[in-house]
Amino acid sequence: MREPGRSVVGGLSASGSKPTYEGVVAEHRAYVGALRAAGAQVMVLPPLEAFPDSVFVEDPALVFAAGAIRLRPGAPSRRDEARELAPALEARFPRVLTLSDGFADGGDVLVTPREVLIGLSARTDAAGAAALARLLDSLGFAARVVDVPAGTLHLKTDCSLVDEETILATPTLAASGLLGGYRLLVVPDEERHATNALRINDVVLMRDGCPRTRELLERHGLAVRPLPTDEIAKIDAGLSCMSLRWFDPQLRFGLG
Ligand code: CIR
Repeated sequence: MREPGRSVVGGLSASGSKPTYEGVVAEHRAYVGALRAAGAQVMVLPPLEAFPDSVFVEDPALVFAAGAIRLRPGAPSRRDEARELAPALEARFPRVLTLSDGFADGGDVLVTPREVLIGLSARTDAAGAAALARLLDSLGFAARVVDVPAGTLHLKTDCSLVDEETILATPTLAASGLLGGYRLLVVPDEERHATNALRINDVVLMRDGCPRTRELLERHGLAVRPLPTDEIAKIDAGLSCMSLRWFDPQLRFGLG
């Protein structure tokens, strides 16, 4: 994770809304606490004032225990975030690959046990998706490129993996047929902003104030932890955006 800087109030926003710095800090703290409570080991990097959106570390990189990939964020103001993240990646991963063609944001990448979905969006283009698919192949992952619904920032704005075969999805993405073969939990349209959820070990972190989505997840047998996200939502972010997650068997079993 990365601490928000004071510049976060000027983060990219389709609506032009501005969060307060204090509000983002409070949501960030609650999220760190929820990750730790769920059993994650959390490392928080210092803020980068020159990059208002750098708190959203999910976008400039993709990480797996076997290696990390430095991406090329599609928004010009975010492009150099990947370079800023490089030392932290190099210190933690056995290999760090670099996307060298096109553009791709981590928010457009959904990793499932059977494949890695790469969404084409205003931030991820065909050249970036193809180059990323090649890098994923070298790490042993099969990629599939899909279209992100028009008007949606990222693929994961509209979907989240909540167990090995189940995806929480917006009605639009569910109807697209792109997620055929997965069990789908379809979020009611009026709560579509709750679709970006985050499964960590035995708990799903989700946006608070969305009772129908909560019920949908709980009926599916999942434990839910609602978190405040009103401030980060003003700059188009959800819960997955504020962290990069990986499962490190060596850490888990104390062999490292
Ligand atoms: C942006 O527009 O890039 C940020 N304001 C929000 C990024 C959200 N990231 C994500 O969904 N992975």
